[in-house]
Amino acid sequence: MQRIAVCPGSFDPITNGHMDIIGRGAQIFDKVYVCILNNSSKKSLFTKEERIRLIEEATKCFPNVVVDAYNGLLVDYAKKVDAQVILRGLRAVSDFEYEMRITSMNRKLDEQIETFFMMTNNQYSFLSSSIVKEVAKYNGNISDLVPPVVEKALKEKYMRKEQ
Ligand code: COD
Repeated sequence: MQRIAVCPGSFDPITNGHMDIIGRGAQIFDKVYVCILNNSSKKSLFTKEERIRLIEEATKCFPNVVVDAYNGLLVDYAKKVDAQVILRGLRAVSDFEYEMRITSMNRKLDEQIETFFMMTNNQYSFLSSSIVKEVAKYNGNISDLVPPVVEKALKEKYMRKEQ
């Protein structure tokens, strides 16, 4: 049986913290679907198509990673691609309560689904898409926080907004 995981998120945009979880997940699972879903409490800077392109470019070094997007429940997407596992990253205690809530809800919606948590690499424990956007907006250096393709896209995005 193939071990298939879904790594879900907003990925607005993908950061080196996400990359760390995806890369480590790709070594454990036979296939990892990185799927963009809607988080109703977040307003995104990049369109879904832009985020797909950035993730595809950043993860092309992982042959068993597939990038996708889905409008609906995460558990329904997991069923659609035959995934047994939801893969999530944990940065700090502050992530824990939120992750516990969504894990419990996902299990209530589908009791077969298992959630795997990976602790972030220490160097990314402070890193989030929001922090990266904030720093990029004011022209700070983000080169070691995001893949090069994302750095370029953020620069272009904020340059266009200034015009
Ligand atoms: N280090 C390690 N992990 C990290 C880091 C980092 N620096 N930064 C982020 N991560 C992890 C996060 O903890 C998370 O596990 C993953 O990467 C993605 O993070 P985000 O912020 O891009 O994604 P979220 O948290 O906004 O994703 C939420 C979902 C979109 C998955 C959720 O809202 C969802 O499932 N929506 C679909 C509707 C649904 O099914 N709802 C029911 C569940 S409540």
